[in-house]
Amino acid sequence: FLSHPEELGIVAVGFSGGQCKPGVDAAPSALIESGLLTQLREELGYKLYGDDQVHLYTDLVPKDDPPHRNMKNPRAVSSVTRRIADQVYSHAKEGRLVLTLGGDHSIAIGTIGGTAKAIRETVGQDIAVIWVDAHADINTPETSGSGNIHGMPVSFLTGLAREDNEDFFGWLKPENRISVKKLVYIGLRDVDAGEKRILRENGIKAFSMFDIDRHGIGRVMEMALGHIGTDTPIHLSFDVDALDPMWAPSTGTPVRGGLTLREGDYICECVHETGSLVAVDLVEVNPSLAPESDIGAHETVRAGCSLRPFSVDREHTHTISSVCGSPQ
Ligand code: 6HN
Ligand code: MN
Ligand code: MN
Ligand code: MN
Repeated sequence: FLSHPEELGIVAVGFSGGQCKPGVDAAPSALIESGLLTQLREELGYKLYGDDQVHLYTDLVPKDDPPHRNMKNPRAVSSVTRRIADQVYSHAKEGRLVLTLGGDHSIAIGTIGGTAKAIRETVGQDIAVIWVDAHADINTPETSGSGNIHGMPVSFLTGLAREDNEDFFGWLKPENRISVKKLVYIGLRDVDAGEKRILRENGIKAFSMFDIDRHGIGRVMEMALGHIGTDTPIHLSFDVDALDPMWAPSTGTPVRGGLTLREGDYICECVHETGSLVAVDLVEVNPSLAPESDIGAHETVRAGCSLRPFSVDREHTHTISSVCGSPQ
């Protein structure tokens, strides 16, 4: 689906307004400092675009941003995600694979909105989304208990939540939206009651930790990719809290009983192997939340670097840097 699969569009998003804990905005710098982009460039041979700065979007964050329909920081999140949608759209329109480094998960409103539009225009197809997360992030403003927009991106992207006002995601148009039929969850284990109802009523495909324990990650990936169908462009949105806190403790909403690092890598490898990947988000790394001193932050950033759906090497998976190959 990509006219330049060896080109990687980087969008580094230092934004944390979709939730209340500061620090998640520092993740892109931490990931970059620990060598993520260097590895992509030097070991995997990608040509990188837009990797020269971490965007803070301070010009888009209003001083006064009172709640609207129970949403916290609604104007900031709406205008920042709108800008991200433009950035991701421009890369995708050029036929590049797009990698967005968050930031909290609200930014997926922009990344997926941008990919969906660009792929419709260039390939004429609807994208599928694989959402890897402990959480479903499909609350509507009305079902959300926290008011944090990082728990709502999927409801806006699927059109289950709507607003006409451009200040509150009204800029999302049909071409930015995705179908609930082309959405698959992996890793769920902390889903709110209202979200469970939304998943059930809309027949959304979800593989929880229960399913992974029962069938194994190999079978789950077969079923997940089978649901999407071959020849469908894939946007992978990876929340680092899908991993067990043992591997990724430095994240805003950790939940025990999660994926092993190896299962997380395997998901990325399987998605890469389809050859249908068009965009990736890596979100919710928060280097300032480090339960046991700075080991937690370091390990979480390291785990984030390991989750690279850009290469598969079945023979050498014992170190981070050996999970490499070249762009397809
Ligand atoms: N995330 N369901 C909870 C809420 O506040 O709506 C948690 C959301 C977590 C969001 O981890 O991206
Ligand atoms: Mn090219
Ligand atoms: Mn999430
Ligand atoms: Mn999550």
